[in-house]
Amino acid sequence: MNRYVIALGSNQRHARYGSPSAILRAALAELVVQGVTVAAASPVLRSRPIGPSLREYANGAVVVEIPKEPLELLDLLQSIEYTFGRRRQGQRWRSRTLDLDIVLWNGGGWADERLTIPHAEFRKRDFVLRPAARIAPDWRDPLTGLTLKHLFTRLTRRGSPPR
Ligand code: A4P
Ligand code: MG
Repeated sequence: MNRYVIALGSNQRHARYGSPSAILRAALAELVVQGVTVAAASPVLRSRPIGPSLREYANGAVVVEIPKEPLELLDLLQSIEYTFGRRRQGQRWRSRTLDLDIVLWNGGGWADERLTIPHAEFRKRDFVLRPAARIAPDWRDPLTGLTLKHLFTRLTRRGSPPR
């Protein structure tokens, strides 16, 4: 069985699902419908946008168990993003109804043109580390050897603005 930490984000309302936090809750339910076992789920947190988008985000993290290998999981996450109205228009960091990123995998690392695990930016991001450290504080980043709890403390201690 494969175990993953997945980060969820939304900063755009959806006509049917409603607010960003409602979208995250619905996305979690959809993961379960799709056969994913949710071992732990963080509360939904609000965070200031990093990047060009001005809208506030709802962010969260989950630990999931699923037989799928990383690329199959990525396919599933992208199909769920699509179900929730996400349309890729070639522009990074634009407002989105739903973003599902693979942060960590119990199998270690992955690197190809479609997928990088651990997620390339997660160590710098308050909106990923805060919820992830709450549900999986002792999970170690294979690259630095540090736990999520440690990475989060390191990030917030630095005195840098929240990311
Ligand atoms: N990809 C590579 N590695 C991964 C991975 N580990 N998990 C590829 C998921 N996808 C991965 O992602 C672009 C491509 O990355 C995918 O096609 C996949 O093959 P995308 O979701 O289409 O584009 P994106 O999300 O706009 O770009 P990116 O670089 O993933 O942006 P981020 O990192 O998701 O950042 N501020 C707050 N407060 N909260 C947020 O959640 N999110 C962003 C977007 C910016 N600012 C934010 C937040
Ligand atoms: Mg993404």
